[in-house]
Amino acid sequence: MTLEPGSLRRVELRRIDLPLVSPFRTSFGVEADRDILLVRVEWQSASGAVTEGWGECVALAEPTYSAEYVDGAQHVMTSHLLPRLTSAASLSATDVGTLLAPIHGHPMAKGALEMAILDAQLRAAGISFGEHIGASATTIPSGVSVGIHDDVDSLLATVQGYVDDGYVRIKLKIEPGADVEHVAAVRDMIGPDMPLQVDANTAYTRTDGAHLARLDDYDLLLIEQPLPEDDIIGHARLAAEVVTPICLDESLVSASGTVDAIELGACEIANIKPGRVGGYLEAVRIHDVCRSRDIPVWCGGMVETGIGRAANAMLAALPGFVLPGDISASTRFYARDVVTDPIVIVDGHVTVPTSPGFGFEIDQSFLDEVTASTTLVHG
Ligand code: NPG
Repeated sequence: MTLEPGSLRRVELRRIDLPLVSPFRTSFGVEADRDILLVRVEWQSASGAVTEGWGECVALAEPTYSAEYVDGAQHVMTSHLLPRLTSAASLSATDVGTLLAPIHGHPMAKGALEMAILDAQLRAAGISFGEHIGASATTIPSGVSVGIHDDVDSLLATVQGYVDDGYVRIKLKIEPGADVEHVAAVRDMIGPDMPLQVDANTAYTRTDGAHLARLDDYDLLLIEQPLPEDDIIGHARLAAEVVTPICLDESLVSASGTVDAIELGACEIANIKPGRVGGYLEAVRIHDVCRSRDIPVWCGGMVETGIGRAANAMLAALPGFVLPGDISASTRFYARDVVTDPIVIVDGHVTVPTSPGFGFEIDQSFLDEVTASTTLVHG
C-alpha cells in the first residue's frame, strides 16, 4: 500500500538522559547511561490531516560502535539532512533515502528522520508498520545480550537471572581474555539445549582463527562480528576455518553490501539493525535479500527505548527473522521507559505491537522529566 504523501510542518529534536539499570560492557566500552536523540515531527498529509511521528536515533554518546555519535547526529540532521526534507512540498518516507543520498554516511541520523516520517504517515493511514510490510507473526522470541563481566562467577549469576526471566536465547559479549572460559562456564550452567551465541564487536584479528575455533566445542548459534567492519575477506576466511556460523553486524550497512558479503562467503547469518543501515525500509530490503538466499536473519538492538524497541519488534515479525533477536524487555536496561506500553516478556516472547505507526504511545510526563533539551529545527 502506498502511503499518502505530505510535508513537514514542525520538527523538534529532543535529547533525553536515561540511566541504565546496570552498566553494559562491550569490547568497545562501558555504557552506564544513554544520551538519546529523539525526533518529533508534525506531519501534514496532502489531504490536510496533521499527525505526529517519532523517530529514535541509535547513535551512542561516543563514536565507538561506529563513526556516528549523538552530537554529530544532531548536527548533521540540523545542518545537512533536515533542510533537504523540510523544503520538499510533497514528501513520503520512501523518498527520504533518495533525498538524503547526496550526504555521505550518517545512517543512524538518516534512519531516525525516515522513521519519524514513516511513523506519522502510518498513523495518518491508521495502519501499523508491521501490517504495512506484511509482517504476520503475533509474538516473537526474545533474546538477551549480556555484557562482559570481570569474573566468571558474576557472569553466571547474571545469566541465571536472565534464564529465570524466561529469555529463550543468551548472547554473551566477548573479547580476547574473556571468551572461551566464559562461554564454557555458561554452556555448562545452562545446559546443551539453551540457544547461546557470542558477539565480539570487532575485537579479534585475522590471526585469531584457531583460537575462535575453540568456541566450536560449545554448540553456539553464531559468532557475531569477530573482525573489523571493513574486513569482509577476513570474515570469509574465518567462516572456512570455524564450524560455528559467522554472523555480521557492523559490516552490513546496505542491502547491496549484504549481498556482496553473502556471495563472498563472509556472512552466514545476518544481524539487522535499522539504525546501522539507514532506516527501517533498508532493513526490510536486507531481510528480503537474505531470505531469498536462505540466510537466516535476526534483529539486533542498540539499547533503544520503547520507541525503537516497538519498531524492532514489528520488523522482527517478518518471516525471515528465524532466530531470536536482541529484543529484550524494557526493564533489561531501563527502570522506567518513555512509552506507556513498554516491551514485556511473557514466556520468553514479546507480543508484536499492532497499533498504528510503530506501535508505541509516548509517556509525555516521564519524557518531559528526562528531557535535557528540546530544539525546534523547523516550524
Ligand atoms: O538489547 O538493545 C540491546 C543491546 C544489544 O548487545 C546489544 N547491542 O553491538 O549489538 C551490539 C550491542 C551494543 C549496541 C552495545 C550499542 C552497546 C551499545
